[in-house]
Amino acid sequence: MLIKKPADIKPSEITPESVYRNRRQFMKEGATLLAATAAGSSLPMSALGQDGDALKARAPAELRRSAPAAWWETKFANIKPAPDSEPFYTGESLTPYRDVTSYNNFYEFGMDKSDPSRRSGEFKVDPWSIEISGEVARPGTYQLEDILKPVDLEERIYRLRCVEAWSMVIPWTGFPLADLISRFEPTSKAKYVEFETLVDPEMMPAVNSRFAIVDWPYREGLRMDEAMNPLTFIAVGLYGNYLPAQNGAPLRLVVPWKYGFKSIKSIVRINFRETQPNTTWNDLQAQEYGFYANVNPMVHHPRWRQDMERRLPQTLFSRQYIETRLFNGYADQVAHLYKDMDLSVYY
Ligand SMILES: Nc1nc2c(c(=O)[nH]1)N[C@H]1C(S)=C(S)[C@@H](COP(=O)(O)O)O[C@H]1N2
Ligand SMILES: [Mo]
Repeated sequence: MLIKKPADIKPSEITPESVYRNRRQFMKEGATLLAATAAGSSLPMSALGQDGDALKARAPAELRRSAPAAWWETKFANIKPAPDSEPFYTGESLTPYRDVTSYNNFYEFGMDKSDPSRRSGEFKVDPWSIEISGEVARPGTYQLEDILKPVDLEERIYRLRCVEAWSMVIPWTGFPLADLISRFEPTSKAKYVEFETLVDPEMMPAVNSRFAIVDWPYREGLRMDEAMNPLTFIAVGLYGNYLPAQNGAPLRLVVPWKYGFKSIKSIVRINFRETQPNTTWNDLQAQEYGFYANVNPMVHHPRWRQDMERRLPQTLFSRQYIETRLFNGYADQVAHLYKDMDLSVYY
C-alpha cells in the first residue's frame, strides 16, 4: 500500500467519504485525515465533528440547496450508525461520494449518467409535500417536515444493483418505510403501495424533452409485504449528509434486493391500493422489466446477462467484475416473500 506524507495530500483529496469513514472511526484513515488537516489543508477542523455546525461547514453549496430547512440539521446531527453486521451493513468498499453523486439515472434530468448532476441546478426541495391517498385511515397532504418530525434517522450501508449490470455500495441515511406506512394506518384492503415522482418542467429540464421516453410521472410500486420488510428504506441522505438532487432529494425509496429502477426518487405521492399498480419500466417494456424486478443472476435480461456486474468505481487497473448474487445478497431476508413464485415468470 502506498502511504502518502500529509504534505502530499491535496485538500481536494479529502473527500466526503474520508471524512465520513473517520466519523465511523476507521482508525487508519482517521489518522491520515487528522494529519492532513494539521498540515494546513483548507478543511475546517470542525468538519471532523458530528454536530450540526460541522455538517453545515462541510456541506457544499449544492447540498445546502437541497436541504429543506434549518430544522433538518438537528436531525442530521443525530444519525444512528449502521451496525457492523449484515444485512443493514456491508463490509464491501464504499463507492466514493463522487461516483455516487455523478453517475446517476434520473431521466427527469436527462438520459446520460452525467445529466442528473449537471442539470439539477434549479432543483429545490423547500417547500415539499407528499400526498398520502387510497386505502388508508389517515389520507391527506403532508408537509415534509411533518413526515420527518417523528422519525429517528439511521444509517444503512447497502448494495445498489442497476438492471444495466453496474453496482455501487452506498451509505444511506433515512428510516424504514414500514415506520412511515404504519403511521397512516393502511386498511385491510391495502395490498400494494404505489409511489410517484415530482413532475416539474421548471426544475427538471428533461420532462418536456421530445426525446423523453417516459410517460411522467415516474411510478413505482411494491407489494405490501415487500414495503413492510425491514430492509425497505426511505433515504433522505447519503454519506451522512443531505441527499443531492441527483440522488432523489428530498426523499427516495431504497429497495436493496431489487434492481435500481424500483428505488424511485423525489417522491410526492404514496398511494395504497388493492390491485397491483402500473410501474414506469414495466409499462415501457414489459418483456424486459417486470413488476418484481428482484436481482436474479439466473434470469437474464433479453439483451444482456445478469450474472455479473461492474462494481463502481472501475479504474484502468481494475475492471471490478463481480458475480451478481440472488436477491443482491439479501436472500436470507427476502427469499420467503417469493417462496411459491416462479421467479422466471414473476421477474
Ligand atoms: N424518478 C426517478 N427515479 C429513479 C430513476 C429515474 O429515472 N427517475 N432511475 C432509477 C434507476 S434506473 C436507478 S439505477 C436508480 C439510481 O439511483 P442513484 O442515481 O441514486 O444511484 O434510481 C432509480 N430511480
Ligand atoms: Mo437502474
